[in-house]
Amino acid sequence: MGDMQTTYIMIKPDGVQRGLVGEILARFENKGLRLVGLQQVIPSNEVAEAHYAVHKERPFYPGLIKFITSGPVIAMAWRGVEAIKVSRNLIGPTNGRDASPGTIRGDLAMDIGHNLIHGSDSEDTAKYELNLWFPDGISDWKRDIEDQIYE
Ligand code: IDP
Ligand code: MG
Repeated sequence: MGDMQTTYIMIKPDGVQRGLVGEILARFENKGLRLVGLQQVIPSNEVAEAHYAVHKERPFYPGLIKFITSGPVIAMAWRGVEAIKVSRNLIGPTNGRDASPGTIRGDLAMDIGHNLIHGSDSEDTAKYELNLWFPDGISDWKRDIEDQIYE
């Protein structure tokens, strides 16, 4: 079995505005990932800029910061075996118009910028993003049905 991981997942302002929080949450819950952190927050410029620091030089960066700070987001931590890859697969490629049906972006998004959701892309970024959005840490819990999810 692969590594047990925790990944940072965030429903962006378009997902909250469109009333898709429940729909998106259910994709992760139904898959078998375990919710270990959840908070609604309007991101500060400081946190948004730190989150997207790798994109600082890109032409879309100013618009991206403006978008992500425009309203509430749902900051989440999901835990599971290979949770980072599993979540990226649930989410789909960046551009909603290119994403396959069955993925969150493929089913629900029409744009590259307004693409509903963020997911960490590596163990290092997951660690960085979880620290950034959950500075007080994350408390784990034991799921009673864990042995129904994993053999
Ligand atoms: P990802 O979210 O699929 O990992 P990244 O390439 O890491 O995609 O880009 C981060 C975010 O920046 C995207 O989710 C999207 O919101 C935004 N973005 C990326 N490329 C573009 C673009 O060409 N135009 C507008 N926004 C973009
Ligand atoms: Mg990315």
